[in-house]
Amino acid sequence: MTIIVTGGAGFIGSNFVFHMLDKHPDYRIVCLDKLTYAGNLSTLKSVMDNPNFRFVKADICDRDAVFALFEEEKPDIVVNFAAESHVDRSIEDPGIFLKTNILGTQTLMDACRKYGIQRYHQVSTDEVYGDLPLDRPDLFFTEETPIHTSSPYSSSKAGADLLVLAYHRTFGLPVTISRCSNNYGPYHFPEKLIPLMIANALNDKPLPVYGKGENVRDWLYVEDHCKAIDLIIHNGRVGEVYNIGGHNEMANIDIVKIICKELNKPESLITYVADRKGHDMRYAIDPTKIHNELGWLPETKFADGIKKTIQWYLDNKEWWEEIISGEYQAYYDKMYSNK
Ligand code: NAD
Ligand code: TDX
Repeated sequence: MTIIVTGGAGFIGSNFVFHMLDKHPDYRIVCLDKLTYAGNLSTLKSVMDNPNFRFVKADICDRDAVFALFEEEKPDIVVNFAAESHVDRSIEDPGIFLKTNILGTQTLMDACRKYGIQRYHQVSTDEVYGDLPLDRPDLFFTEETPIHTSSPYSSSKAGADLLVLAYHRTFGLPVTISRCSNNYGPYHFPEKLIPLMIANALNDKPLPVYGKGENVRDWLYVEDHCKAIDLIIHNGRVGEVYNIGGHNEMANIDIVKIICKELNKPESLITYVADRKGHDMRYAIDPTKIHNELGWLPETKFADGIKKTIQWYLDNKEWWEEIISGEYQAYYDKMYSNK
């Protein structure tokens, strides 16, 4: 079994590569990644010498490179994590989101059509459903919830989802889609809420909370997401969408306070800054379908997962310090200096 994992040098993709090499030692895992600012080869250091692993630097929008890799590897399964993934960046510059997230998905699926495939899996997001109000805790996203996006990022992910389902209906491509809630864990790029707050707190820098910090996200430990995708590519029904979420809703401000407490840093570091444009209020996933059909349940409780995550950032300072010392610093200054 050969699996092409795109975006495998990023946060969730790398965790998925580790999971698959560990759980399926007879599989060949080929990682295709452009190594954008969010992709780090150092993340894959521990598997580079694994004979069942291959890394290929390429853009999913590059037809020649993608088709050449398919010709060479004849993959059985493709799992597409490659994407521009940060909402704030999509507000600054939507174009690259449309290109990578939609046209890149098309290129991959065209290669799947040409070379034949057992499964194309699209890693999508709960953000395609838009948001839920804070005063309706009874409401959750199901797979039937209408697509209703807020940001250029979520719109590009929704566009890709529609294209994936169209390739299934029109061309009979054997696809599945997963829509997951917010992940956290090792190798999370420090532009995102949890790693950004950990890094800033450790450096005694202000902790920039957007708006009032009351926005709610449904946090899932990254390993649980990887296990869910493993189940879907093997046992999920073709043409289906599966929501993945941990029933672990938390307001941003509470997350930041937990990080302060765990790191023994004063809450006075918390700084309320200008809100994100179009900021989604609440995400909450109903994971009944994947539980009933595939027996998936989240295994890591937030209280344990956040401790493990913080410990990982303490033990792996060189990984994130290198990132925040480079061109990321210019991004940080641009995004946060006038907030
Ligand atoms: P990330 O930004 O950490 O990693 C993205 C990876 O894709 C990087 O390695 C990058 O180099 C690569 N990439 C970007 N453009 C590429 C291109 N054109 N060609 C090849 N590779 C390219 O993202 P992440 O947080 O790991 O998210 C992975 C996927 O999961 C994305 O599709 C995202 O939409 C989805 N998702 C993320 C979350 C979350 O909480 N992070 C939740 C649900 C869904
Ligand atoms: O500095 C910050 N301050 C802040 O208050 C940052 C970076 C974020 N926030 C808030 C915005 C959100 O309400 O924290 C919340 C989480 O923000 P992000 O980490 O940027 O994640 P989010 O926008 O929820 O999107 C994430 O989950 C769904 C991923 O980045 C997406 O790729 C995924 O699809």
